[in-house]
Amino acid sequence: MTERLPERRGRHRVRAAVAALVTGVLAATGAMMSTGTAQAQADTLGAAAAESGRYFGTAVGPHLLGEADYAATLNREFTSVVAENDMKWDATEPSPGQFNFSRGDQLVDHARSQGMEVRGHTLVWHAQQPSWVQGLTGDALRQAMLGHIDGVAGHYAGDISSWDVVNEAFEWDGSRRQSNLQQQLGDGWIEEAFRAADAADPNATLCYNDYGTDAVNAKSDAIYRMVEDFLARGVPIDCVGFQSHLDSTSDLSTYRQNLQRFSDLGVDVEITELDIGGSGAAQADAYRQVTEACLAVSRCTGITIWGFTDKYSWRDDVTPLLFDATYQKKEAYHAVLAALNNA
Ligand code: 9MR
Repeated sequence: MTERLPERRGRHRVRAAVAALVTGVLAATGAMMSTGTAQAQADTLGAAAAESGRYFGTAVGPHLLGEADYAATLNREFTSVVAENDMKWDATEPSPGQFNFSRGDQLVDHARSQGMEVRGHTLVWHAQQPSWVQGLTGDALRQAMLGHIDGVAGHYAGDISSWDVVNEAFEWDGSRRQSNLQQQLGDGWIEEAFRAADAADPNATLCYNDYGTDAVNAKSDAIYRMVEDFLARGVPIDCVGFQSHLDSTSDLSTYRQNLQRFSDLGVDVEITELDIGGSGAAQADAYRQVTEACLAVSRCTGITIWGFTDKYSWRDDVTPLLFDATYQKKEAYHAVLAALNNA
């Protein structure tokens, strides 16, 4: 049995260690401070998250970067970006072996010019597969998957902090989703995808990403068991992404506990697609709880919201983001900023 060395991935190990260290130093400093001394309050999400060594990111549509208010808000507030759609299989490999990196490269260039990190989303998913993949069977599908991972993760190697290597492979009851990947390749396909991603980009943090994992439940239990097995067998996995598409009525009573158990298992945790339907104080309170949960878990390295303005949310009917459709800060924004500053 091969044991994975904890220091194997330089960059993210440093980041996680910094987060833990900063948390400790701030706690110690706070304990030593005499009463009444105000600490400096950061006035952007990114700066406030950086106080504890974490990133604060958002999903971005690179085609929107030309809109002045969009770009100004993005550049001011965030220290990490992820392409909402433009690094997915259908966007990056529209025909076999023919890659198109134009939008993804545009986002990476923008991030670099702003000193932002870039999350990669997503190498393998049952949705948004190009049509040429959908009909493949057996080893042809396996070779397509491995070639895709090699092409995309290889192209972006060095640019990506974390990759969502595999997205949404489990059902609510903890069984494997019966996708074409599962049916054609069997249980081993997730492991094969992680090994291929590791070979293509040895320095990125490699994540398994899913939704409905906002509690200790059958789905998060199944993912927990998979990670435990991967770690025991030396399969390269570094992180679990918790999408966190929520509503202000969502039950968050075991949210932190769930992050903590993955952290205790030995992987980083990232909140990868946060949005919370609702408005006003109820929405703000749910955002506060999720932010505080991440801050309480030393291996929670950062939070990404799934867009930042309600103008361009995939759930625009429930106004789930931190800025309204005219880029004004919502109550939820102030709650998140305050939680980050209070860390
Ligand atoms: O936000 C994305 C939306 O613009 C796309 O139409 C949709 C296509 O499936 O994907 C959305 O993003 C999804 C993400 O890639 C994976 N987790 C769920 C997100 C919301 O559906």
